Amino acid sequence: MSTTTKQPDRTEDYAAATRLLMSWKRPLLLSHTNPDGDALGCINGLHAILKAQGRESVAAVYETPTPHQLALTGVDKVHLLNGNDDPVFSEVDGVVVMDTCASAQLKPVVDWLREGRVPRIVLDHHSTRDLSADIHLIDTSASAAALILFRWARAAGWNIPTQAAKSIFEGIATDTGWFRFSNTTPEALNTAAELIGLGVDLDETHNRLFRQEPASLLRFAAMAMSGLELHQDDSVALLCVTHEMTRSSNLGSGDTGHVVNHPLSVASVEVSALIVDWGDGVIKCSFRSKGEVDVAKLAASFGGGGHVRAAGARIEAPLDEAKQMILNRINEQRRSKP
Ligand SMILES: [Mn+2]
Repeated sequence: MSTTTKQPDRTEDYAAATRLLMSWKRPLLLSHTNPDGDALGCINGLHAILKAQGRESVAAVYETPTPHQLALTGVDKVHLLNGNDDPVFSEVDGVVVMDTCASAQLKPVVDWLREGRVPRIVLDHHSTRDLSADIHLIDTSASAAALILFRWARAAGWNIPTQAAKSIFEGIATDTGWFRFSNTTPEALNTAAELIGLGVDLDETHNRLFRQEPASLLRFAAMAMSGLELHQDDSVALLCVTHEMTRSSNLGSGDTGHVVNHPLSVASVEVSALIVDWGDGVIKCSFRSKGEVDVAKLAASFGGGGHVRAAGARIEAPLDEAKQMILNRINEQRRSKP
């Protein structure tokens, strides 16, 4: 009996995808709106692989990249798409859609895609799928779409230049939270090792991707930590940020960074909640859990949502009341456990 493997055998799919891609003179490389490291890693990676073969491709995005997106190993030229009538559509003879297969994530150009004027290949690791394609390279067990791109490159026997290795690595590293999330498979680590062998500088990449936050986030973190309260035998940490604090800080009600995760580094803390009063009558809450408490349930009880271990909600109440409600509901959830 042969060894069973979770990874479907797709030698034929990869060969067909390679034949189709190589039949195109100028493919368009696409991913989802608001692209993350995996989306851009795929676009940049495939672009660099094709360039090394002397082949042309158009790497395209929908919005002006943010500083964080620009920190990723970019291509020489990214095309900023201008909706369904973009002139570039008449210059390409194929399209590779990567890291998504959901039309909702391709909205700016979904009408053009649906017209199906050029053949397309879809490469993805998500389970939401409503976009047809001539060839699908899909594996929902893959840690990142960039990992599927790496398999494809290996199956096709393509040279992976350092520029492409960097991009593929960035895709895998960002989707696995720098190899910490539960989707960090042996294949992800083995591939990362191979990519380091192809020229990825680990320390430089980590600094570039994960140590680029603005000073305003550190100031916000200091403020949030100064509002720390520990409850229920030091098992619940609340980071309370009052309107006085947000007003004097000159911060907008934007990104609050990672400070909500910090209390979970304490042994006794099982739930952490960041509770911020931005002065608009609504308290913004972020919840994290490493224990039994289901923060998706907690958030849902306030009309919010999220995952079992990370969720958020908005509470229409003064800060003190919101705080008390959160503590009560955590307590209720714990007492209802058998
Ligand atoms: Mn991804």
